[in-house]
Amino acid sequence: MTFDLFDDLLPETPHTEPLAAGAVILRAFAHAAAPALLEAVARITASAPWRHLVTPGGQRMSVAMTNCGSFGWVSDARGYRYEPADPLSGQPWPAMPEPFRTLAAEAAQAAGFAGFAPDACLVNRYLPGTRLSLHQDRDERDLRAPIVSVSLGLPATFLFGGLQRTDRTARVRLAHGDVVVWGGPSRLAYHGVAPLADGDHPLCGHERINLTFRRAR
Ligand code: MD3
Ligand code: FE
Repeated sequence: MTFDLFDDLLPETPHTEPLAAGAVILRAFAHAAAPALLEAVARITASAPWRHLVTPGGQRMSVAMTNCGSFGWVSDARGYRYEPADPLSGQPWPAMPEPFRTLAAEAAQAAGFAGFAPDACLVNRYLPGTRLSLHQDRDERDLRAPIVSVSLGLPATFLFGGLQRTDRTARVRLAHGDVVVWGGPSRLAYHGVAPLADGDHPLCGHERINLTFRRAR
């Protein structure tokens, strides 16, 4: 018998877990960088505040979002797309912070995608109860580029399906510092996040923050 009481408190030993064809989990890859990443998120949200986007179908998303980089992902009654400016301010999105760029490139490299140069980072905020329903990410021009995701704060249950919405979904726990690289045949897989369970994270309190690095154009 083993004791798992401290699973949520102790940092994981960094290691790689294959998830599916083209998808790999880099456990704890961002653990050391996390404080700097969170500081950068605070700067980003000071100029491009959290907002709840509305789907083209008129549903308010429970995830709060913002962006940094040359392009930001937005959704409204006109559809899903990447925009060079924040619709709330009319100003360009905050620049991609150097620690973001470096971490994303190093993670992609470790997963076999050399030369990944993201031009967009969607920043998602989950509070207890927040969920993200099953979807594909397909608003990017070059689907040969992977997406790199970084989980910070409270752990989440990530849902990972197949190329069709009705394919069965696997549940994967993503904790603070975990990075996932989604490329190849997994790039268009359906995925989502189960309602966030409450908790109290030493750096993030009752929040989970997810960074997704993309090549939009
Ligand atoms: C699999 N975010 O921002 S990250 C999203 O935790 C999004 O906030 C979730 O889905 C989150 O679009 C999941 C993991 C992720 C991101 C993009 C993917 C998995 C993916 C793209 C293709 C396949
Ligand atoms: Fe997604």
